[in-house]
Formats: sequence, C-alpha cells, structure tokens
Amino acid sequence: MLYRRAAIMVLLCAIHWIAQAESGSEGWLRYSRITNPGAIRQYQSLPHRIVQTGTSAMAQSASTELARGLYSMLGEDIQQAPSLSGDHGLSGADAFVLGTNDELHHLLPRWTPQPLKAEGFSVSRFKDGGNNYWIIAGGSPRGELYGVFHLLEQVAEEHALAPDTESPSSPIRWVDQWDNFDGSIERGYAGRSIFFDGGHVRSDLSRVSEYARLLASIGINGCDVNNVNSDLRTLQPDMLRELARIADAMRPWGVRLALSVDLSSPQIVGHLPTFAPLDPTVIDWWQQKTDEIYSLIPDLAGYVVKADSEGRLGPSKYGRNPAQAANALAHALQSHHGLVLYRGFVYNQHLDWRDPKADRARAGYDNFHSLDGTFAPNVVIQVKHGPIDFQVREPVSPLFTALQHTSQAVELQVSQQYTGQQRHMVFLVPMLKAALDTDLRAQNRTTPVKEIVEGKSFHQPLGGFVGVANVGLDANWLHHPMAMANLYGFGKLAWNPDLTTDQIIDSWTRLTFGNNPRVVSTIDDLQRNSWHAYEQYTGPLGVGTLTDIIGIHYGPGIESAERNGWGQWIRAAHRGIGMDRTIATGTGYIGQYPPELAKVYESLATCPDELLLFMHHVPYAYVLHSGKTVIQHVYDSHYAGAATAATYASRWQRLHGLIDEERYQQTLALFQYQAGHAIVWRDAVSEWFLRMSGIPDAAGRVGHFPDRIEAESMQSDGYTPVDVTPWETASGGKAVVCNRISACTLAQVFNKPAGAYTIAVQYFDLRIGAAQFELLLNGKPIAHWTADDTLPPAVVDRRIDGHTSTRFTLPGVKLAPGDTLTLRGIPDGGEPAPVDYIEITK
Ligand code: GCV
Repeated sequence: MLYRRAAIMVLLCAIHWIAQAESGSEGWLRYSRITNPGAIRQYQSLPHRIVQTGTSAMAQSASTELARGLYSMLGEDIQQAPSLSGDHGLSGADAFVLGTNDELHHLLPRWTPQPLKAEGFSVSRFKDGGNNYWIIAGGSPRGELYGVFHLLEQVAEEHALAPDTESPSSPIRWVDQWDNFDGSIERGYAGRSIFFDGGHVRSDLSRVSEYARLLASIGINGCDVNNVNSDLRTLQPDMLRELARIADAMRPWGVRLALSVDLSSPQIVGHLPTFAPLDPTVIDWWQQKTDEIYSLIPDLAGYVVKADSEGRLGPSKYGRNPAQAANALAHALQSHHGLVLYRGFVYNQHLDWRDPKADRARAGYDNFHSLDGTFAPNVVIQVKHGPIDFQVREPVSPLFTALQHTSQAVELQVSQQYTGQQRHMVFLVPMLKAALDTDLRAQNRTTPVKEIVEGKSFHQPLGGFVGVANVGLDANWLHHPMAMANLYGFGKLAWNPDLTTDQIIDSWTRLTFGNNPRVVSTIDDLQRNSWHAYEQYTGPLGVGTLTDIIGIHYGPGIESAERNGWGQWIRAAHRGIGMDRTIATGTGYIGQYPPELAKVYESLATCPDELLLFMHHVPYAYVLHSGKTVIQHVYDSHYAGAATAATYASRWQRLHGLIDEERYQQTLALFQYQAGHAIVWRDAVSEWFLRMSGIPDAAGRVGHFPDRIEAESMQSDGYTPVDVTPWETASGGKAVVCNRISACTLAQVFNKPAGAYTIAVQYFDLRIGAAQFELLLNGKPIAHWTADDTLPPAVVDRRIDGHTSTRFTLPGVKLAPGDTLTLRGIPDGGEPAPVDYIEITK
C-alpha cells in the first residue's frame, strides 16, 4: 500500500511536470523521457526499488529525487521501500540503496565503503544474497544527495552507469543573491525576487525550494539571499523570523542560508552609541544577535560583509581595519561553526582622476595584504576574480597571492552585469576558466587561482567559490534560455574547477535541450565562442566593457568611464589609450603581482594583447603581437564580433522542430535582438575611436554607411530631430521623435536598382510605453511591430541611447527605383516612437 502511494505520487508529479513543459523552469533537471532504444536497453536492468537508510530531510530529498528522475526518464514505476528485506510482491529484491557510509555499512555489513569526505559520494554496485544493489553512499546526507544527482545526470545524458567516487573541490560553494526586501534585485535581469516582496519574505516560497533543488544538483551548499548592500532591517527580530522560513525552504536540499550584514547594525538595529568593532558593547551585541539568529536558524552558514565600499560604512570610521571588523563577527559565529565571508571589494569611489598614480585596481591588495595572517580561522576573504569589477576581460586580482595565511574564496559573476545582462548570449565558463587557471606564480611555483581558493597552494583549511547568481521570478530563472549554462557551469566549476569548457557545455546542452546530435553540436558551438564575440564588440584588448559604467552597465557609453572618481578609466586621448599600470612609469599596480608574472605584464614585448590596455598606455598606431595596430584591431574586432552575433539566429533556425517551440521562439527573438544590438555596440565604439584618434579604418567601413538613411534626413510628417547623448549611441548623433498623440511618418523614395532587399529599422524601445510602428511600401503595409521589449532590462529608463536602441529587420522585400517607403510611428505612454535610421541592404 505504502509503495503504491509512493508510485502514485511520482505519477502525479510527472503529470504536473508535463503540463509545465518547457518554460525553462526545470533548468537542467528536465528528466525528459529517454526514447533512444540503445539507451533504454542499457538501463533495463536497473532496480525498480529504492531503499533509503536515512531519515533526515536531505535523505528524503535524495530518494524522492531518484524516484522522480528515474520515473520521468525511464517510465518505470519506482517504489520507495523501507528496508531491504521482504519481497512485498515485487519482482526481485534488487534495489538502489541510499545512505551515509555508516548507515549503509550497518545495513549491508559485507559491503566495503569507500572512504569519503563529508560532502563526497560514491556510486557502486554490490551483489549480496543473489540481489543486485546500486549503492549511493554519501559522506553525509548532503553527499548522498549529490550522488543521486550525479547518477540521474548520467542517465539523462544516456551514459552507461559506472561506479564512481567524487568529492567537491572545497567547502565553500555558495551563490550570492543581491535581492532587496522590496522585491527588486540589484543587477538582476530576470524579474523580481523569488525571496522578497513589499518589504517581507514572500509568503509562497515554492520557487525558493525549486531554486535550492537546482543548486543542490550542481553541488552548491550555501546561499546568501539578501543584497551585500544589506538592508538595515536584516537583523531586526521580525525580519530574522521571516528569513528563517527561507532557511527552512532550502534546508531539505542541503543549501544553507547565509546573510549579508551591515557593520553599522549594532548602532542602527541595536541602538548602541557606536558600531566600533573593538568596543566591548559592540562585541557583546554581535554575540547576542548571533545567538538569537542561531536559535532560529541553527545551520546558518554565516555572514557576508561589504564594508568601506561604495558608501557602505565600515571599520575605517573608527580607524580600524577589515581584520578587526571581520574577527569581531567571527568570534560571535565561532561556537556555531559559522563563517564570515568578508569581501575584498573595498575601494574608494572618489579617486582623483587627474592623478596619474591613482588606480582603483590597486585597492584590494593595498587594503588587505598587510593584514595577512591576522584574520580569525573562520574568516574567508571573498575576492572578485578581477581587480576592478566583472569586466568582460580583466587580469586576475593580485590579492589572491597577497593572502597566503588567510582563507580565500573567489567571487565570480553568473548574472551578466557587464556582459549583456541576459539579453545577449554570453557563455561565461571560458572566462571563468581563464581566471581560475591563471597561474600567479607565487613563490615562483605553480599557483593557479583555483588552487589558491581550494586552499591547496598555501595550505588553508577553508576556501572556495561564490557566484553572484541573481535569479529572478522569470519562469526560466535568468531570462535568456542560454544563460542557465552560466549557473550550471559555475556550480560545476565550484565542484571541480578542472572540468573543461567542453565537458560543461556539452552536459548542460544535453540536459537542457536533449541528446539529438544536431541540437547538441549547434548549441555547444553557439555558446562556446560567445564570450569571445561579445568581448570583440564591447571592449577588446583589456580596455574593459566600454559601457555606461556609472549607470546600468548595459549598452555602449564610452566616456562614462573617464573623468570621475569611480576609477574605471580607459585614459583615452588623441594620441593613445590605456591605463599605464607599469612599475616603471605607471601606477605600479603590476608590482603587486609575484615577480615572474609582473615581469610578463611589465614589458610590452611579453604582455598579452588581450590585456594590453589594462596594463599599458600605448599609441593607437602601436603594433600588436598579431601584427595589427591597436586602432585597426579595435575596428576589425568590432566588425568581426557583430558579424558573429549576426549568425546566431540563422544557426539557431536550423533547430526548428528539433526542440520545443516555446524555448525555440524565445531564443530566436533574443538572437535577433542581439544581432541588432551588437551593431549598436560596433558602431558606437568604432565611431568614437575614429573621432578620438582621427585614424581611418583601413577597410573603409567606419563612418561610411552607404545603405543607411538617417531618420532626420527623411521626409517627415510630425517627427522632429533630437540630439542623442552620448552621441555615439545614435547614427550621426541624432534621432527623431514623434511628440504628437497620433502617428508621425518618415518617407523616402527608393533609388537603387530593382531587387530583393533587407530593410532594417533602427529605433529605440523605451519601457515607459509600447509605441507601434508600421512599414509601408507605396502606401501598402508590409510590416507592423510593437516596441514593447523590456530594454534596458533592469530599470525603467526614459532615455534614447545605446541601452534602448534596437532593430527591426524585414528580409526579402522587392523594391524598384521610385518606390516610396514610409515608416509610421504611433507613440504610446510617453514613448515618442523614436527612430535612428533605416538601412536597406542587398
Ligand atoms: C551590490 C558593482 C555593482 C554594484 C554591486 C557592487 C558589489 O559595483 O555595480 O551594484 O553592489 O559591484 O559587488 O558590491
């Protein structure tokens, strides 16, 4: 009876999954039915019974997940049995047997366990008394859960099941969410928070449980749910009780809650006259507050601290240093086995841009290196992988080698803050791997970042990986169907940073879109090169993402980097460009690296091209190792990157019918958008460099657009020209807007030879309204669309600029000389149907 109930429940769940099919909500845990006969055959002998030896919530999750996955993929009734004994009317007593090593050894004394680390697992086969067992053993229930996900992944990828033993690279494998209590997410691009709304924890936390399940499946064991720019209500008693519900929702999946705390809390929440870290009343306050938290959340993973950074208060107010602040918290957490992840992202955003020696990149090292060895054992310094801030290309932070007696975790970004905000496909794993594999050559030996944070290089007990994920309420978590590869890849690298890019993308694609070879090779190829292409059209040679750095970090905004205190300067002048960070003549930043690596970066002869402008200021005519000048490289790479982005949609279209329509159409629309926005980027950066350097493009492309008709030069009825800021984000620096309530029109007589043409309309799509556009040929409508995309993705922005510029493309239009093309724009909700230009190409 018990078994039947379990089977029925699995069935009901399965029906529910089918009904929800392919919104992307299942991520890589789709468990779609295996139809390949060869694969079905190899799984035929698998047991139909699961025996669970443990009773914890995690153990229950493990067996339920195994039943769910196997039922869904193989269509077999999987029954969950309480013990090995008794035939219960079943055909044979073969079973999957799940438990920790100790539990299993008790049940099967003749089975020899593999020694396992706490979060490790082993999958093995064992024959006993004529019965065949697949044993999934964990060093703990969490390890057991990881073993189940591992086995299910093998089946989903149609691999032969084989014995295996694995354990994670390091103890800290966390994600950070930058969610605010009002439900917004800082640098989140996929809808509102799954955790919070209206100042409270959501009443329905079902998405939180689903998220924890996804995280567990890739080995993530901690989640800091509230923004590092922490709300001062976080530590108030009412809020803590609410936050405890999130911990409860994640606990069955082995994901522990962590909290971002603000160091001024003793003063603001505790009403003390001070928050000075060494003040005894403050130390006492943290202890009591921490005890209170653990009474509500006994397995809290710890605190995450952003202090003395971007306006957050910190120990500097009292002349104290980060170690003194971190240790005060560490002391309070010690008896609860909690950790402090103190962020190395401490810098002054009011730098003097006129000072040639000022350099934000130096800040991490300068603020922390002298503190090495003074942190309490349960403090971990969380270091962004680059010294600036998640740019499309950065060297790795020299802080990693400055801390040799301190545990460290690397902070990586899954949320594509500076890399297309989940409107552009940018598969970040190659970038993450480039950072993790960088050998810093500390002590003149091999010390790659991954081994430093694993604690291997300098023999540290703690360490690991933190990914800023920022999933949201969008059904598919991250908005772009391709973006989930970044979350999956982050988790896989945190588990095993030696995995290759190809291994990761291949598994993700199979799990997410199925095993059809054409689907797999097409998606793998699209993803594999996408970071390189994005770098090509947004910021090559290590110059940084040339975006609006004091705004939303999305579209082009080149000069926003210059002449302000934020220190993301590119130091562009009429003769040359780049930050001189050399020891000899620059800011001295390069001297923060161990000598072997510093030597490579210091010399122009050995500095890699891709980091040239991060390390050196050079003339535009400087010749790269590739043989090209810097300026020609900028032009060529922008054209090459945009050309690659233009191929995505047509390559994707070859998959029509091979994957579900919903995700197919959603991805296609995003690829079409990306092609247009890559042109916005290409033109903005190239034109800006042309104006700055005065050196023309040897290939004659930049500044010459023979197929383009500027909107402001078309015959207008109602449209008026406006200047666009920054100028480089609109063709010719101008657009037109319709300030009427009714429609405005632009018209142009076609005067090229007859033929089939592609018509592209470059316009601006603001969030405030949904303007309508209609294209007419000789008065007859040939296309109609609505400007209702959510661009720029994160915020409501009224500006006509490189964030909102987008493109509508109509291929195959037959045109003859004398034809009249008319574009009609109908404003809506304050959106004045803005247009930049029309381009008519063969
Ligand atoms: C959460 C960057 C982002 C900020 C972010 C900060 C950080 O500067 O633009 O939004 O704040 O990094 O990592 O603390």
